[in-house]
Amino acid sequence: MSVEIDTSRFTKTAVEHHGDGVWVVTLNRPEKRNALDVHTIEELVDFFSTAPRAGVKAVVLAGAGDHFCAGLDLIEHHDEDRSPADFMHVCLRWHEAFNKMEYGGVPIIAALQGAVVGGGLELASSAHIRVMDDTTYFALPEGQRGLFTGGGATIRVADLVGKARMIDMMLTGRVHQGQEAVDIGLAQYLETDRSSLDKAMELARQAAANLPLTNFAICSAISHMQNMSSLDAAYAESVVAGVVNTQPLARERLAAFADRSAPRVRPTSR
Ligand code: 1HE
Repeated sequence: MSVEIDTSRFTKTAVEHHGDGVWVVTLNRPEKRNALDVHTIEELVDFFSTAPRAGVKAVVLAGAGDHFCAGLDLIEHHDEDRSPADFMHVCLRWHEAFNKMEYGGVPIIAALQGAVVGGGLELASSAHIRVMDDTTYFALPEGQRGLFTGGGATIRVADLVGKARMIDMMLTGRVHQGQEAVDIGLAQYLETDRSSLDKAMELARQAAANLPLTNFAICSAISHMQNMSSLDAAYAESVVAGVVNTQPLARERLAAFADRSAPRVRPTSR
């Protein structure tokens, strides 16, 4: 069932294997601040559709240059002069890519610097962990551009920061950065003395050391269960736990705990 990832077919993104199943996908149009054109979205659909069947254990999603992503390619959108149906189909392809990310079962860590705005924030919010640095800032400038979000922000950004903050960001163009961005849920990590990419690589390697089936459940089942009633989610959780918690490789890890060779959970040093 395993498939190969042909890295040569990616041109708007750089796709590289960094060993041990950790891959880095880099938006690679820094001269356009990694704005998301139709072709880039298709490459994300391609990679994230293939990754779960290609032995990918974790992905770092990065952006080349000083900015992670400037959102929708406004120049392409202007030049195409799209009809409502055209743009609906554009949005559906974004959803195809971003749903493959959120529900695909492969941990995705977003390494964020500079602007993470508009569709760039929609992309980042489809990752499972977001890491920022001192330069990172978040905004939804759609309101000022006469636009509306179309890549899932009403679901994922509202989920991260709450409805009221998302509406504020869109109505006023409010920018969130620094510790405040972590505090309100836009990112889980803020790096001040190294790059967000270095930290994201470290986190990806940690996640890749988990059992693949366990990671599949973490990076798929939790999102699905959020969409269910509590009653159905509890049932689905039992079924997932039935499969994951009885996998043979988990038995090995439990045996290591029992014979005291497995590390214990300790507080991190401050
Ligand atoms: C772009 C884009 C873009 C830059 N589409 N080409 N997103 C926005 O409203 C954000 C728009 N971009 C910016 O506010 C700024 O460009 C940045 C803060 C990201 C970076 O500023 P800066 O000074 O480093 O770069 P720049 O000079 O503004 O742009 C450099 C080049 O990138 C320039 O091209 P050039 O050929 O003139 O050199 C820009 O045109 C190009 N560029 N951003 C196309 N977004 C599914 S619905 C989602 C709806 C949205 O995402 S709306 C939010 C859109």
